[in-house]
Amino acid sequence: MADCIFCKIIAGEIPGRKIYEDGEILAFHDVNPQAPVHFLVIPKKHIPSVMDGADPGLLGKLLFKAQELAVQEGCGEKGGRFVINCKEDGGQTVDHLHVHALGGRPLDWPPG
Ligand code: DGP
Repeated sequence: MADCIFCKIIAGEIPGRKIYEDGEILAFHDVNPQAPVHFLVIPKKHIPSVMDGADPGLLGKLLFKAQELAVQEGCGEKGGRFVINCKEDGGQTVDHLHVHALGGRPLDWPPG
């Protein structure tokens, strides 16, 4: 999608610190990290949010890859958190489905 910042990262039109890429998904470090480990896993297909028609297989792949990469990034022992913000009430700011993976410090709960 032309004016989507994550589609531009996928296309290589703007830089992203990539961690992983295959034909369907891309993972890259968040530009505004909220924890020592903070990266995003996104589908290459433009899907605005998790409530906008992602198929079960793709959702499973995004989450599976997020945990696999979190282990790779050093969160295997102490864990972390996987978050999908959705639309207005969820605080989603980029309208391209993404899984946040956070770790490397204790994380507060519940969210504000
Ligand atoms: P959310 O609030 O769930 O929509 O989170 C969007 C995240 O995307 C936020 O943590 C910051 C990140 N982000 C926004 N623009 C860019 C960018 O251009 N590059 C990277 N790497 N991350 C971005």
